[in-house]
Amino acid sequence: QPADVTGMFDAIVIGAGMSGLYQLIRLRELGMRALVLEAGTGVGGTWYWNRYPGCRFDSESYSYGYSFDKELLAEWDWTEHFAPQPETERYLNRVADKYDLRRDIRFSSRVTAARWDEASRSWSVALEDGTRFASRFLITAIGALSSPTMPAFPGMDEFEGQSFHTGLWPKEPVDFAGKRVAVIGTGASGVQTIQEVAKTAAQLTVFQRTPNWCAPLHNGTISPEDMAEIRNRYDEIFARCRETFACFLHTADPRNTFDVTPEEREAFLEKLYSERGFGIWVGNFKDLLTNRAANEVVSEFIANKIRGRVKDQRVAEMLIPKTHGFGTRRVPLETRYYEVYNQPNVLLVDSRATPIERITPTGIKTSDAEYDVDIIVYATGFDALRGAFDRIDFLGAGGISLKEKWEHGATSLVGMLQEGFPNLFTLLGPHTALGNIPRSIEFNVDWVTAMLRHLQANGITRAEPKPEAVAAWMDHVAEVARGLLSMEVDSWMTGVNSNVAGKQVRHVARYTGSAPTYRAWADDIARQGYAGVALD
Ligand code: NA7
Repeated sequence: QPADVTGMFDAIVIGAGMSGLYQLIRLRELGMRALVLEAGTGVGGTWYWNRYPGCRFDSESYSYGYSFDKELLAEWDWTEHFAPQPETERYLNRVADKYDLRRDIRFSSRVTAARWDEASRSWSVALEDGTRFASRFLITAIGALSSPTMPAFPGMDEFEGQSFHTGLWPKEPVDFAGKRVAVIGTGASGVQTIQEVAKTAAQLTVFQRTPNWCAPLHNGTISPEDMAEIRNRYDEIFARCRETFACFLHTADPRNTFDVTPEEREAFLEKLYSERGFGIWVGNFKDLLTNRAANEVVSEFIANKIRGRVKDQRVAEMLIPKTHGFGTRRVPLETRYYEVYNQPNVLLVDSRATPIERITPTGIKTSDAEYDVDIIVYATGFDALRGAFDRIDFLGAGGISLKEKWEHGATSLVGMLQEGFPNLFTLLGPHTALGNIPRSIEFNVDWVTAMLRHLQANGITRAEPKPEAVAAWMDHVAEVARGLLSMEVDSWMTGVNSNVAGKQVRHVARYTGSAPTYRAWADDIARQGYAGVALD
């Protein structure tokens, strides 16, 4: 715990995940007195809370770690191409140790409210227990997928077995061996959980409402020799991430789907399906997400893979998405996920045809059956993008509430600045570039740091984006989303969040342009001396 937590800080950061840790390092370089408030008892954010079995990266480990310090890159060895959660949590603890970050982090400190005070030009930040801190600048590092959502089935409290949300997993290991387990939800978290739990559970029942298009991860271990070779290529790896659409190592092929012969197309898709990582999604033909006929061809290719991997063709058809095309929602990457359904101990239940009606003391009752289970895993996702903001009562200039302001969809200037909320910086806020997230985090933290340096140097104590700059940015956000097949689909990316009451308004919930375009916009604002921001 920081020795002195009272009084005025230059900056308060909410969250000690990947964004918050890096932001703290940069704030110290500015000579600022900074305090990080973290709800958990340790660092890591996403990699602290998501401890569910099988949780791991879908981005290549060496493209995911921090890039800002060559010494850190030289010291850390990744052991798998897609590191499992314990390894990433260890990595982030190592970062906290290396830069001695914990002395400025207050753990077990959940922020519930933040209020702007015009007279003192500062933020007053309140914790759950009523403790308050004040700072000139407030920086949210609260994540984009960090507010877990539970379904609202009657009887959930009466369940006598164990139940867990994937994003709030306990630190003590959960033993599935010989147990009857239910998993509700088949997004990226559900898929990772299912393939792991199926290894030891006596019986696994999967409640699937909407199937997703999953593709092979092709994970593997990294030998010391491989790691040495990767280390030599770090400059090249991060340069590559800087130029690709979503900061992954993979980026769209320059060809359109129908530019090539059917044989060439088949060979290309086979190659992508056999390669590591997100290539099949983000390295596919460039019209995959804009041309319906192209999307249908690729979807049919993946559907045939599922038919080939799942023995019971009735089950295979249940696993093939019918309401959205390949890649128009987040593609979960998997390791023998489809083969799980060939196991005699695994049952797939269609929760759309036979919805879950209630949780009973001994299990799950659907419209046509009862399933007795010992453990229920809720892999039901997050109140994405805005959820973590909505849990904090932000009151800006003149008492304006952020929740109310964003009622019909969030607005921002490059996702990081909010009109009506002076001196507030929202790292990974709505409409920042996401993709391979740490790459966006490093950019956003550096951008915020540069702006803070500018404010410091010029004695500016109040910064708030101008309405016309926000409007121009939001026009751009809408423009780049036009014509995308993914905008027609229900998902957290389009704001149609089935689990969150009152949040089913279709809108451009996230930035869909390229990361380089995003960075060019943000850099341009800085280059113009923050012309789009009212500085005083
Ligand atoms: P997701 O992708 O939002 O998946 C949540 C899953 O839970 C999805 O299959 C939902 O079905 C299902 N769900 C949610 N509520 C219910 C109810 N009430 N009944 C049945 N099924 C339900 O979350 P994840 O945690 O897997 O992944 C989130 C992101 O984290 C992911 O994109 C990665 O980038 C990392 P639905 O599709 O709504 O029918």
